[in-house]
Amino acid sequence: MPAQIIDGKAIAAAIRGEIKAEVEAMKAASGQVPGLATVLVGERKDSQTYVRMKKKACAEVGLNSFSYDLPEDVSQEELLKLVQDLNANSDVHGILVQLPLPDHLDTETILSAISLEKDVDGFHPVNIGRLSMKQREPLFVPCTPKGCIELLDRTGIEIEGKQAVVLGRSNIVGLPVAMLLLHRHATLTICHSRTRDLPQVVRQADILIAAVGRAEMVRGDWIKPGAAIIDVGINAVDDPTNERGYRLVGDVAFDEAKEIAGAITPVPGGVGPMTIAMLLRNTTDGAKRTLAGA
Ligand code: NAP
Ligand code: L37
Repeated sequence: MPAQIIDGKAIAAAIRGEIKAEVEAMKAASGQVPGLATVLVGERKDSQTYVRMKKKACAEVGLNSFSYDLPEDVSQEELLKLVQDLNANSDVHGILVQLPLPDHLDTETILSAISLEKDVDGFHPVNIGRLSMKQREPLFVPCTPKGCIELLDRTGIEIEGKQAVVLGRSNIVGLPVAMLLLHRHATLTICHSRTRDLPQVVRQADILIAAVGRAEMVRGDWIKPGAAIIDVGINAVDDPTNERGYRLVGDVAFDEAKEIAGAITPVPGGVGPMTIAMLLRNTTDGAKRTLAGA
């Protein structure tokens, strides 16, 4: 039986609907609405697209968004000054500095400057540290990893006691999603570029999270029958039949895997829309905490 297709687009739309109702209630009760500041440095096409989609999603659910587009050669001091101004701005409840930053900027210093209470990406070292420890609650969980777990939960896929395999160990996806699975009592394996016999490791997975950035690397015969697959990869491959000249594919060969898996996310329309929904969730939660004086 072919796999259940996990419709990230529909699940994200449902979540945006929930947030919209909360924002309306907040506005009626306090006169305030959550505000997100987006900071984009340089002109990377993919980053521009994602930031544009984030601002559009804010508008759709009634959040304020404030956008700051800085030139590629902005100095570290100027960027830090902007972050400090946003920390002090009470209309701003969340600050998102879109990564990656150009090489001359020190990402760690910039992310550390964001107020913990406004770190809606969850990339501040203190939030990452808390995420990695037992019984320490981060103020915010990174959006893409949180979206992966939400997809499993809303599809009714149990995590506790399952063999989970995460492909990738990056700071923004692989590592935090692995921590979340561990907290949810999965038995965890993390793979990376030095892992030996990847297909054999992947075959153990009841839950597979693929975040490597290699088009269709995971083949159908790597999949354990019935496994749940969350494909985080977003890879552009040439396609002259497409008007853009390319199409997006995941890290998993979808057509092969769907014949064997129990459930699978498509690309596009899987994790991507969830990343944005979780950003709106975090910003709204941050604003609620601030209004409650917590
Ligand atoms: P990244 O920083 O490049 O990390 C890739 C990870 O994959 C690294 O840990 C790397 O291992 C590992 N890897 C690379 N080639 C491998 C191979 N052949 N076998 C096994 N492991 C391999 O990438 P990222 O930022 O985590 O992003 C991963 C993918 O997710 C990309 O396609 C990106 O576009 C996508 N993404 C999607 C969303 C979304 O919302 N859907 C959000 C963020 C990213 P080493 O550590 O050994 O180098
Ligand atoms: N929060 N996310 C946060 N902070 C960052 O610093 N880089 C980064 C980040 N990454 C990010 O925003 N990724 C992302 C990836 C894909 C989508 C959204 C965000 C997405 O919605 N993708 C669509 C397809 C979009 C397209 O056609 O180009 C999808 O359906 O997958």
